[in-house]
Amino acid sequence: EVPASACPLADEPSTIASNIHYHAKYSPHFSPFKFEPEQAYYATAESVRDRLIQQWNETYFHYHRTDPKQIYYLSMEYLQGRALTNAIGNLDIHDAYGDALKKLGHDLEEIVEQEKDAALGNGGLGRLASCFLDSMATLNLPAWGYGLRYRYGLFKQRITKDGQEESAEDWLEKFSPWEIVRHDVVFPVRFFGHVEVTPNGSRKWVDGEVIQALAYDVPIPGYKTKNTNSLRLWEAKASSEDFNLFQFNDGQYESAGQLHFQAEHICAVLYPGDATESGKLLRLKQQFFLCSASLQDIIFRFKERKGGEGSWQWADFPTKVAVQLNDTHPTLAIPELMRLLMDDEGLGWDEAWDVMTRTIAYTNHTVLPEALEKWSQAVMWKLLPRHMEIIEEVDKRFMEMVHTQRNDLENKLSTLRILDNNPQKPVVRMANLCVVSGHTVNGVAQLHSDILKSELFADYVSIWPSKFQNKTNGITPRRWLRFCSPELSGIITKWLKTDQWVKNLDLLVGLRQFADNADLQDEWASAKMANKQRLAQYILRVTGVSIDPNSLFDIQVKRIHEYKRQLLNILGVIYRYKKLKEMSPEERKKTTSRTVMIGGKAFATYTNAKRIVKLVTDVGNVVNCDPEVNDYLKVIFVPNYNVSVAEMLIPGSELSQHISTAGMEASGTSNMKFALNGCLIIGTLDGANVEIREEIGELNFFLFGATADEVPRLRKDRENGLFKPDPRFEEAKQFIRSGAFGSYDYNPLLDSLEGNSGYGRGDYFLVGQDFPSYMEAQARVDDAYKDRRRWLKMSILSTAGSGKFSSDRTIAQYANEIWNVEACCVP
Ligand code: DL6
Repeated sequence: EVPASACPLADEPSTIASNIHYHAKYSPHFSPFKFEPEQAYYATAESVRDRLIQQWNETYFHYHRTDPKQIYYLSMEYLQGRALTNAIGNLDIHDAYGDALKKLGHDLEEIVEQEKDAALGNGGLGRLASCFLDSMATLNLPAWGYGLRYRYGLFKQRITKDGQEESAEDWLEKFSPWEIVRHDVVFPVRFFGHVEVTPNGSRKWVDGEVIQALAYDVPIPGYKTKNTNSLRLWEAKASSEDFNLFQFNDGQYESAGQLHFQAEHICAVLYPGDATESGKLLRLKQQFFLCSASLQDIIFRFKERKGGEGSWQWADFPTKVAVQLNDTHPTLAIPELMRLLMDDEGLGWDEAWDVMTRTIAYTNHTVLPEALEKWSQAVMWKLLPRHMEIIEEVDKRFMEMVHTQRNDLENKLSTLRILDNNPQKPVVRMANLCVVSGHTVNGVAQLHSDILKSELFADYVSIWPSKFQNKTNGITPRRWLRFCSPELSGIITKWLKTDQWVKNLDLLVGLRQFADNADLQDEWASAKMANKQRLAQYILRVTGVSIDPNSLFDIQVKRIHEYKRQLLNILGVIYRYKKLKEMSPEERKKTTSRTVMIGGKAFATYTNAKRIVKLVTDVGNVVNCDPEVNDYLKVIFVPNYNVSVAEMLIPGSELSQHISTAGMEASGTSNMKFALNGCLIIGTLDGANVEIREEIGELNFFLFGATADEVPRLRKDRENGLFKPDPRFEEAKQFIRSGAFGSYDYNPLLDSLEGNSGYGRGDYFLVGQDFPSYMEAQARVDDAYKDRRRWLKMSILSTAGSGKFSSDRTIAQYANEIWNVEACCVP
């Protein structure tokens, strides 16, 4: 038996083993007589946490002493995934922990699998926030993330005979060893109530209900650095004073704990349904809860670092604080900061506006009209009366500015204003509030930023040309290559003769000179094959379908949405299946065998997205059981796609599909992860695909489809009856309608591809338009895959050209060009 030791910090496996053993023995969570994988995971995580806390404390004190300008990233979403591999990788103790666990009779790989994903986000926007946290810590930037500690994050997806079924995913079922509850960090957050005028004429928001925001800190280690930042997640609580003991003892249990229930709802669920009025109110409450608690905390820290009452000037606040709004969800930070400065701190409007606008910047992540938030003015007046007064004032002052300085824009004011006073449905336009109030607005890929400037925000650009920037997204090379594909990483390090690429991804370009080298190609192929075999085992385990690692692994994983066009993918598969059926056995043998994997979650109320999930599974059920064809084609719906599943899929991928209607995907980030892992892309000129293609070379990218500037004309042509569908497209749809994939009624889904116009009808997403060029690009893929050396060369060039897409580069640009923040390295 290894003796238990509380000392966590030595790097020898035997000391680590005794520390793990110590946690297993003294942890109150489990019986000390059991040391099965689950207990071993928790004990290992607690042992790693000891180290994180040490670094995290040192980081906090260093920032406190040095008082640098600090970044605060406000996001309603973080898709952290699992933490253990990432933590021991960043702390550079992976092998030592592996050896320690071996001494204790466990395998690190198996222990890692015990951890539940922290899925406090929905898709790319949340995962981007998590990549940014990793990069900010790695670059030694003083930065904190702020978010909500949802009890139930993104739902768990099960595939049944009826399609997708959602259930609550309880990531906190046992407990999370990665968070530290901060009973010393609590702020009151008010809702409802009314505004009073005080004797000195200032305004004060009073009454209503007050909920407490309690902080939970998740330490975020940087890669091979001491800097360990915080992700501070707020939980809602009512205080004991809000519990009516008298009512409770009188049997009135519900009313006794009324506020406790209200509080519990706030952080219960990520994106609660908003079809009802109460659902909308709850979402708005969540947003405000995040903004208010975070800003109170930020102001508290600003004052604390300044050394107490009277020792700061508010004009200095923006020299110490940079707040980044991750999309419009935290827009309420704008009026809340104004309120705190004016009503609590006594600043006048102009002074408060100057401080606020120099502090806050906004990132736009979408041009989809349905995703641009608009809140009912009535709901806002009810929940946040003081904030509505402030928003009205911002709106009024903006109009005055246009009247006096830009009367050429008068006729555009109805769309430029923050308030849309349409009597049918008066709303607040959150993006407009962000643009008018923030000092900088950025898009997330060059094409997207250009579209923001030329279309969505064009008139604002004419007012404030220097406010608009581009910051092309990025991904952390640690999680998305170094840790998820150790074999390929080892080969890269060997050929580059350095592992510095993990921190400086531009070094990958050094692989280009070896792209034709047969030795590298063979090593590359064997690493990819190992990853494909691991993936095949996983697919067998979760779906029961056996797939051939020698077939081309073709993957599309992302949220299911019509603009992302999983429907185009599956229609292409259906056409391929039909043609394979029509071929002779000899002809089939000449084709490229493929395993097509599609995964992603459809929002619970998004009917067409759910129909697409059902179609993919139905096609899989037919194709995979068809003995004539299933050596040449398999179709898998990968259930419950999340960060850990992505870490399994991406290293094993060879082709990935990023096939959105041009102009609709702001950036995409999985395209970067796939390309980094040597996976070739079939894609449209959309989002970051454009830049990926530029970096890795157009010969290494299977391009198809209409361009963003052609899309409006193509939609118009269609309205005018000028669209002629490709016969292959008609054949594929007809095959589904014939019942080839079962009796489910796919007509409503297919009907969305017919007709001439309208969002959700008339093939708004141009699936039919792009189908022929998509099929031609797929034919080029099949040909390229037959030439093994050519494919391997393209794969190496993909990785070699991915340097730009490190989130370290993105964050360095934010730091220099938006936040004006410098590194503050913990010695
Ligand atoms: O910027 C991160 C990510 C982009 O890569 C995706 O292209 C974009 O769709 C996503 N945006 C959102 C916002 N809402 N919607 N849709 O998730 O942001």
